[in-house]
Amino acid sequence: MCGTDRFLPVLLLASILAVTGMIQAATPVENTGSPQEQVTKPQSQAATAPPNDRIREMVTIPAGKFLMGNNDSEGFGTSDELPQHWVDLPTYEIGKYEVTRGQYRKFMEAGGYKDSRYWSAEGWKWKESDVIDYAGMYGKVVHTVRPNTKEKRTEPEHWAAEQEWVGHGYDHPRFTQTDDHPVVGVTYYEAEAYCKWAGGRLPTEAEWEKAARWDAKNQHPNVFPWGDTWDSEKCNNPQDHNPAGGGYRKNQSAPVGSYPKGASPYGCMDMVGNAYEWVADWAKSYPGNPKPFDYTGAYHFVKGGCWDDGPDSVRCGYRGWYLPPSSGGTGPGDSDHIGFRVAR
Ligand SMILES: [Ca+2]
Ligand SMILES: [Ca+2]
Repeated sequence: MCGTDRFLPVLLLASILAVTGMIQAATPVENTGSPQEQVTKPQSQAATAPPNDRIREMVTIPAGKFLMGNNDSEGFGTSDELPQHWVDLPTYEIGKYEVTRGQYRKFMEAGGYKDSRYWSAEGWKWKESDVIDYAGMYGKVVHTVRPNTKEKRTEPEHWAAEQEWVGHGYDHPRFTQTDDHPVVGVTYYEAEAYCKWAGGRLPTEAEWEKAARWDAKNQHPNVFPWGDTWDSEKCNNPQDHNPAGGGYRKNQSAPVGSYPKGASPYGCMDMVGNAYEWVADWAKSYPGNPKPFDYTGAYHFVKGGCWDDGPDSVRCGYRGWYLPPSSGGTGPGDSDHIGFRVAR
């Protein structure tokens, strides 16, 4: 299960992973409405709008403060999520959906894996290397030599449409990933490169969490996007019965937007469940955390849990950690649950 194992992170990569500076600054846009108003900005109105198939539908999150983190009342929280605190953000846009395989294929077909302009220096170095570093959540680095050292990475893990994901609880169904399923098996570097190609960037953790949980009308941070009470039918997790997500106790991804009743107050879909999502930040504790940590240069956060997780990690405040070259597992073949969405 992703998100259940836990041991102390080791800063093995701190000396070799540099902050790359490839994350673009947010482009300020006009505040388009009251805090509780969901505004979907047509691409044609964005000054720098790329083609629709790269960024697809975006939700504008109006400027303002929101409550981030856990106040220790959610039942499942870890100390990483403490304390709950106010964060003030300018207006930004974030994807209504996780980036799909269809969108990602366009990046591949456009030569995204062959064009260093889209990649951070560290990301390009990783992609061109003969050695791949893997690690699961909180895990130690495992060095894996590419099966064919002349073969550079050209696609995410588990890219083939026909899948049988092993190593997870319950059944391991064969299923077909369509173009509407989220791209998974992507490293931080690949997510970063796609976003740059698409004219956006990865959201910060605060941007992701505000879009996922903030009920501006009631000035309340929902535990889950839809509210404070767990409902297994409102996101793709092992307990839901939605055929799109494989049905009860069948573990697989679902086409994005398959759980509309689980939308966040701002209207974002699949913020919890389905694919985990990379966010831009390095893993670092909030000010006032009882067990402070700072893994800048080592781990990035992933948010929202996945199709294989229960409500311990399928919560808006949950903070999962992965190394940038990880795509969700401890090696090739177990890296099928991290995706991302675009912000700008
Ligand atoms: Ca499911
Ligand atoms: Ca998700």
